[in-house]
Amino acid sequence: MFVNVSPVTGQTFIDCPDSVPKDHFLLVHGDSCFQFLLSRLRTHSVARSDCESRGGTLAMVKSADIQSFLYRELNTTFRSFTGKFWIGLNDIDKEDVFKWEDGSALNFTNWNTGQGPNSGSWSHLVSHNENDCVVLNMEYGGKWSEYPCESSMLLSNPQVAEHPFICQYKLPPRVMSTVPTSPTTEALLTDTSVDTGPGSTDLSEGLKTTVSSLSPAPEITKSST
Ligand SMILES: [Ca+2]
Repeated sequence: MFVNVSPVTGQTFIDCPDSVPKDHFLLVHGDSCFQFLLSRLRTHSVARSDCESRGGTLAMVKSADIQSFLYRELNTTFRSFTGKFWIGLNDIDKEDVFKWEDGSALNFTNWNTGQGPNSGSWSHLVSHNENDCVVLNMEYGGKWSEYPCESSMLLSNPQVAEHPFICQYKLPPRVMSTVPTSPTTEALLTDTSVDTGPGSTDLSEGLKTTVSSLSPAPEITKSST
């Protein structure tokens, strides 16, 4: 199903950052825009840079809700694209310590069997194994698998480490929601002003008296020349 309205904020993909192309590969979910770059096969670092060039990151699957959303879209809207999709998770900095692109630790995980921290029998012996980056693997029901970040002749399991990927962008805050507060602010300022005309209410008269007694020369900024 094509979802382009966030049930959280009511925003559509049109509200996504200007830097992101507004096409049917761009979907809104929660407080984020997700861009499905499904026909571009890239290594992890190139995919990550591509997302960053538009102000985003590789998709951070921080909740079961986001996992379900991505799986659903890849399994329905984009079902013609299959395989493994880079997400914004890796243990490049420290073996077996997986972090999201924004540096946050994992709370929700969706590892495939035999994947994730301490899954390799040799992992305690090496500073890094070949698999420091993570894909959402549609060949295994959307479970996560560790894969080599970059293509290399040295890979024991020879394969080109280029996969499609999903970028994530924060939805900008809604501009409309700030507008209604303006008249209230204006009214408050008017009520407390010492220049309020004769039509003032009793309350503002009281405020006038208070302000007048505190600052007897309200025009001081104008008369200071
Ligand atoms: Ca690793």
